[in-house]
Amino acid sequence: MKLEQAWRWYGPDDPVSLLDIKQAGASAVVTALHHIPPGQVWPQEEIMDRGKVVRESGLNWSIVESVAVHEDIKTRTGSYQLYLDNYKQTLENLGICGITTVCYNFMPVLDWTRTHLNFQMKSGSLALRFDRNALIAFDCFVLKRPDAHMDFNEDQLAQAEQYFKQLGPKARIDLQRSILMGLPGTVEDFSLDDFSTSLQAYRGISEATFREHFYAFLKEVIPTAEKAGVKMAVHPDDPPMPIFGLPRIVSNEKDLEQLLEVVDSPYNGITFCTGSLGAGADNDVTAMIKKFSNKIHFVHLRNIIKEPNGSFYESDHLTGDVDMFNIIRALLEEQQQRIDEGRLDSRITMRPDHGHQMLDDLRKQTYPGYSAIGRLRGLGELRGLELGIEKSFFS
Ligand code: DNO
Repeated sequence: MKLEQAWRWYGPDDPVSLLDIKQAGASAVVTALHHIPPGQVWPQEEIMDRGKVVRESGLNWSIVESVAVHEDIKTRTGSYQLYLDNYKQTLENLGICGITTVCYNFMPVLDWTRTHLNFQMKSGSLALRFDRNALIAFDCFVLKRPDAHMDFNEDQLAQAEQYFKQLGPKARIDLQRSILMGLPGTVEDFSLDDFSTSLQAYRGISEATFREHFYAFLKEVIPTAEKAGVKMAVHPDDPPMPIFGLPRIVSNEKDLEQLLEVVDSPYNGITFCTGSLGAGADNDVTAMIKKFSNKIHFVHLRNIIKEPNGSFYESDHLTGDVDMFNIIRALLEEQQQRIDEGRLDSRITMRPDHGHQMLDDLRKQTYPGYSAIGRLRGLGELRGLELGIEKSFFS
């Protein structure tokens, strides 16, 4: 059996339509009610309506990406108890409407972060890039975060300064926009001031404390998820390293091991994102996918090329530091195992994550990382690789 091929759809305003998605050959979409702010309950009628639209196009919707976790829950301040109750109510409503998996993250302030949204490949297509020097430069010389300098060594600061000096005014504005604009799926577009204020909420929240907050969230939410029949799948930190002095707790093998142990339940699982985890200097993604295979509820497939200082860019899906052959092989093995166990939920859902902006899409306004043609290329390549692996090892 093939993995289920899904596609991220941002809802009715997405320039990539459900019909486009069908032409890409995906059989499922993952989507969310993006217009509902974090902390609010998703009403059953709205979930049903969205499901109807998806089904009428002949596509399946069983995974939500994402139900965002309100910042008050992460900092355990303000109205966090109310937002937790609302989160649980949303899970119950989703379960009633037939959604079986929820992808979410526990990253402070920002969801995924990149410094360059138009990084030119040799072919002329555009990729997303995270440049460590650029991030440090923004942190120290644009945002001027108090104490930012303390987080870096002299070498890093000197390189960041040199990087910043050669940026013209437009490049400086672009850098700020790339970091602070809400990337697709994120909740907010930040101004510099708002961003500084949001960071301040984390002053005094150490990594250990933040971990406690996350585990408290899991202890509160997973029992509800179990009753609702909704599997929770945490997305790893992207990038999987500290940024802006914020705590990071879902970045590596140990983090995953710990969060799965804290609440040992089939409903407490992972969104295995090969690109996010792959960017971690010490992460052996192939070993990790094997180790955590039975807790993987959803898979994001993409590739990256790492640089020694922590920078990386998003490469073609099959070429890069992630060994896609062995990743897909491990997923098919896990799926087979689930079939052998007679599990009703044996089928694993993957989606091609991000793609280069290319061909006709270069002339269009697209969501960074989520243009149609680059993802179509990615899905096509992944599908071919999967077929080859399936024929060679599973039939
Ligand atoms: C980026 C996505 C993330 C992901 C969230 C899950 O491309 O993978 O925005 O959806 O982190 O909550």
